[in-house]
Amino acid sequence: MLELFHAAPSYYSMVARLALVEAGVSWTSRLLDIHLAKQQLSDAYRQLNPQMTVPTLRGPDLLLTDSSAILDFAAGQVGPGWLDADPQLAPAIQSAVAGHYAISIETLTFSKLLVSRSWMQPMVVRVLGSLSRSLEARAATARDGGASLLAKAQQNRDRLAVFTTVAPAQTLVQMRQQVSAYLTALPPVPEQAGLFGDRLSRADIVVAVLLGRLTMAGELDLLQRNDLLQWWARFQQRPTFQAADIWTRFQGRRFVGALLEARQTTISS
Ligand SMILES: N[C@@H](CCC(=O)N[C@@H](CS)C(=O)NCC(=O)O)C(=O)O
Repeated sequence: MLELFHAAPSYYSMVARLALVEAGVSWTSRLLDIHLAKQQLSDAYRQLNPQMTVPTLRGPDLLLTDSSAILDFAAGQVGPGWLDADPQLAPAIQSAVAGHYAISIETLTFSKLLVSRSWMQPMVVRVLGSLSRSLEARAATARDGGASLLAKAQQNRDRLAVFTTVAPAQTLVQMRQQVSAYLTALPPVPEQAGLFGDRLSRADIVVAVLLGRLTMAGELDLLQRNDLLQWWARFQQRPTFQAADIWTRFQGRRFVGALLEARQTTISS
């Protein structure tokens, strides 16, 4: 049985969940609290995933520590059932997937949050600063030399720099331009199940999660294409969309419930 380490509201966890559900792959859910308890930073999880991010998919002979690797794994499981297997369409699908991964979803989400709730800025600065310092302190005494902890500390310092060196409103403008350009460049969508034809592909998975996040952030206006809007309406009707728990709005109760459930998660080696 496969174990999926993930967080309920996490964007890349949603990519993994939707890919696996659509591919008909079942897994045991291992929820992590990446927000308050920060279980992703624990030594046990660090052994599993040195980037200390969710999702991670683990099986008897499998360890995938990135959503794109899980997406590729799902496509491999489905084989000809997804259009990725069609050599004619594969390059365009790959380009749609790569374009999606070039967008920093975190920068989009955070710049939007800081523009609409500017009072959060000092708190974000404090939290990221103290997180980096505590990761560096742990690295200093880590038995393995702590390279992954130092890399994570640097990642948090880089995050901090994004939101302190450039005004969040300016960052948001740039992010909107990038997302609009991405959506505009996607090929025309047929009136079929998938973005590229009668079946799904990896592109359907990432675009669905992206549009879910744009909806949640109040940014769906960036999508100015009827063909894609219609596909999005159809996609949300799929039972898999519910099953994969794709968030299109922030759900406070579910957020707290998932944090509580995560307390029960133990990470065995
Ligand atoms: N490239 C990774 C990115 C994963 C990622 O950034 N996950 C976020 C949640 S959506 C995370 O774990 N954040 C916690 C942290 O960085 O400490 C992937 O595609 O899986």
